[in-house]
Amino acid sequence: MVKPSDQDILIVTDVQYDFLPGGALAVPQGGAVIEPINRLAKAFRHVVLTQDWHPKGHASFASSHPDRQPFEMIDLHYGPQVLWPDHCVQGTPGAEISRELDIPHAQLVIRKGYNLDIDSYSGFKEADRQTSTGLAGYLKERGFRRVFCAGLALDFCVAWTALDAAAAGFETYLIEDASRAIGTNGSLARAQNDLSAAGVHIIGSAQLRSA
Ligand code: VGL
Ligand code: ZN
Repeated sequence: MVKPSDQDILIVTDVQYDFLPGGALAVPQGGAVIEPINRLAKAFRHVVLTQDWHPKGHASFASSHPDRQPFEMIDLHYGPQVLWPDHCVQGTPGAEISRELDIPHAQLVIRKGYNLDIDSYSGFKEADRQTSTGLAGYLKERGFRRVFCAGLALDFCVAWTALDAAAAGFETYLIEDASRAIGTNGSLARAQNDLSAAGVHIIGSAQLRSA
């Protein structure tokens, strides 16, 4: 059993219409995260949301590269990149955070992926592994010690956020039943390996006791 305290923060990743059923990059069973996240969020005094937020013509979109299809790999200036369907374009309905999330006490929305030529799965650091969103500094300045991660998608933005939280020195938990994976080219197995190598605790929401 883990009991959230004042030094714990829940990071809810990318629960946006484009990742939900009917969205441009719908995560299989993505809608199933909403109920557990709403339940969990009530146990946390402190919650941060992330929002995938790309400009039109973003480098991670297959449509930005001639003769490329979604889910293919490409080499960008910082390394290999999965190409995606256009999604979470700034200001569009698909980029909005689901109105079914019931977390009025969320304290910060951190947007990411807004640089035209760099993707950002992680809420902490962009895919070039250099550019920071400022989130680690924010969490440290506020005195948090443990980070709990949930949302979409487990094998990309949730995993990378959890890995970067651990790398930044936070004790990090990923709440598996409050997350769902995209699953492309072995991405889920790879994420699970990376998470366990980094010492991220994988737990179920039943292991979190409400305050
Ligand atoms: C995500 C692919 C592209 C995610 C965002 O939220 O996991 N995945 N952009
Ligand atoms: Zn994206």
